[in-house]
Amino acid sequence: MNLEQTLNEITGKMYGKNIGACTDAQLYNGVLQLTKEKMAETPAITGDKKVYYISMEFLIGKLLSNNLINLGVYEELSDILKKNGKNLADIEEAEPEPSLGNGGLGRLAACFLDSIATLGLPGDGIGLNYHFGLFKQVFKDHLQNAEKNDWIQKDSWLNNTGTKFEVAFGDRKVTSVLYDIDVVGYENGLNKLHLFDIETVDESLVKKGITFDKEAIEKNLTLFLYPDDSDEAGNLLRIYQEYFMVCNGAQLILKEVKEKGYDLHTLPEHVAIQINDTHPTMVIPELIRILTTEEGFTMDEAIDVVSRTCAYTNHTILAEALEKWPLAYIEKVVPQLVPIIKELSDRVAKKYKDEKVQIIDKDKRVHMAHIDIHYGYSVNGVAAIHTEILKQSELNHFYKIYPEKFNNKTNGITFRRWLLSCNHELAAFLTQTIGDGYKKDAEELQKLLEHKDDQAVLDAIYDIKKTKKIELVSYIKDKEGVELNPDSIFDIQVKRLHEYKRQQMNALYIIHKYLEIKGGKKPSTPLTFIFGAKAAPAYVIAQDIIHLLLVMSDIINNDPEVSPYMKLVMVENYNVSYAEKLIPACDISEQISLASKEASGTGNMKFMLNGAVTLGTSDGANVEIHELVGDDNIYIFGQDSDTVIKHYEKADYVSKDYYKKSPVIKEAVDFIVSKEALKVGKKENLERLYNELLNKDWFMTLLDLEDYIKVKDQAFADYEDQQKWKKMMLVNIAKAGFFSSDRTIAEYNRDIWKLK
Ligand code: TH1
Repeated sequence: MNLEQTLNEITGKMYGKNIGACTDAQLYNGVLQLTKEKMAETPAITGDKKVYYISMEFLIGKLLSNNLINLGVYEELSDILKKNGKNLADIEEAEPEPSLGNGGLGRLAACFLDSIATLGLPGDGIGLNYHFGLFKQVFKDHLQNAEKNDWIQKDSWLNNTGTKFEVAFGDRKVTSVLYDIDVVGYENGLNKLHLFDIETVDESLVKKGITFDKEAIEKNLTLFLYPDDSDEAGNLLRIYQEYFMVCNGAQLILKEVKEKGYDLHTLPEHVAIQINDTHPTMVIPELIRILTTEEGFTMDEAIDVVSRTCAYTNHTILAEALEKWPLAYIEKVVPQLVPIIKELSDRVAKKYKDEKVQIIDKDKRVHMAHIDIHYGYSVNGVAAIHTEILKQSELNHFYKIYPEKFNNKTNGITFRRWLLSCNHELAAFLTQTIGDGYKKDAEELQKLLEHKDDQAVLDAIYDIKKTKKIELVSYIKDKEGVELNPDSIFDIQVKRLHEYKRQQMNALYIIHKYLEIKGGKKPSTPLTFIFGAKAAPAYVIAQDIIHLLLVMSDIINNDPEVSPYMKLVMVENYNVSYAEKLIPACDISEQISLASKEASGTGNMKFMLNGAVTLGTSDGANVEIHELVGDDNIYIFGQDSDTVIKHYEKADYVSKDYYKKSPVIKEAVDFIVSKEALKVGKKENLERLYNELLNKDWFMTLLDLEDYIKVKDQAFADYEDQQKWKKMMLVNIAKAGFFSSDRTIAEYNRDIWKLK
């Protein structure tokens, strides 16, 4: 049977209709089933060593389009649907988006699974099946509201495996259920994403918005993903979730090893466990606990075996994001782990006197990262500069003890989703121009450099960008009700809302531009500023920054004197699907974190790959982008990380000095509490933000504001020179190959996992 017959048969059975008679939602379910059948036929990737990527977050996004591409049937199916009067893009819209991650860390895990399978490496993900994932963002009265994201439908990518494990929280025993999602590699075999759920979960516990009874662990454990990005969780539920994941994960791993007939003493020869940030750290004491209490290992043996199996990735140096759980909390949730953690801590204390490397500190708090570093065999950062900062400052005390454990793995992104799937036009044009070798070997994108002076190629890249801008304009009109001009410059900042990412600095630029236009100075090409960002509900200043952006968009877009020259839109509920629409349409990619604070960033790579030019600080992977494209194809501004780190050491940054010194800064900051802003916005929020910027500004917004304005104005001026801009676009695309997650994963495998 061919694909069309199979699909007709499926829709016939499901709805008694053929393809042409189905609604898009029905067809989505039909194509879902068809795809799942195809995946079930795909051979599993096997080998005698396997990696388990364990993570509290897998921000997988919608899966249909990607799975079809990886199975090699996207074009065929698209044609079949067209023949039947249907459109694959409309059908994709019917798929709900799972939001099983906060941002970059979770999306990275999803890109990695794609690349692990694509490279034919045996490797599974282990995580949790959150029923409502991260909250859904809704704007009301210029403020963010949080609602639940009900993504699990009757038919979904989840397969109930029937596997159950028991998890003990002290005497309180619960049962898990394991759901698997198939992960198909690009023209390669199959791995799994294992998502654990609690059997007694009760969705009806959720009352208004995202509020629920925090005590009812049996019912609430897998309802929500903790909504903090780079922020300390600060409650027991998060520890319950973490332990639930690692306890299930450890049981699954040991079960698979035993089923393959391997002796558990040889665990490091058959298993690598990659710990994604500190959230899954308890897998180390948990494995040691199981091996010593159930498998007859001595403590020495168990520690040795586990330490040679586990590897740790650090994703941030933000102090507030480094997990330090009070031992009393762990005692309350998993008393059985406490003796193991104490044993691990005692061994360290005996060997090293340095206070900074202890596992349990004077205040009886457990430093999760310290467990990973002492009892894991690899510690990696996620971009060159980040790993250097870990080695030279943040983790220097550990680097001195274990220099051999430290290594860098610069992040990457899967080109299947971030090029082939989100930008069919560009992918097709690249294939036509340089062949399709780049799909398997991303470095081949460099062949595009041979066309640097080829006018037809330059024009085509520019035209594709225009096409994607027009598409985005219509999508935004539909979703947000704002009319954008596709002939304007699209300047985009999309990422979680955090002060260190400095959306507030971008907002101050926009205020500055607004005032300039009001004063009669009009930009030659109109400007469109687009933001997308969720803020942790408990993060007050982040909410205030969203408020300012929504207030400014109201003011700007409704001012007939200004709106022909500039528009501002903050899109609602920014997520992976929205990213796939925004990124291909972007001209200028805003990567403006305070230097030293953004470990890597991965949005920066996605924008570059789609022909946007980066406006950024020397931070995270921006540094490597800069090195690759050269000074002429990127806009770098602001103080470097050494300078910033010195300011912190000396505590000598005073934001008010910058405010007083510069009339431009003063004017922009003052506008936040101007009559005009207060007429639209809320006094409490705007005044709080104003005071924060003037009296604290922990992430040094005003430090870089003047340079930011200067360099951003230069970028806008350069855009006028179309020829120059087209070449910059081309170089960015051509040099993006390094950021394929296939490269990243090949490096993880070469240096850390060592799978065949
Ligand atoms: C992010 C980093 O901020 C970002 O720079 C990096 O590109 C990304 O991870 C992938 O490496 C992080 N996300 C989180 C989320 C939590 C805690 C710490 C980090 S660091 C919950």
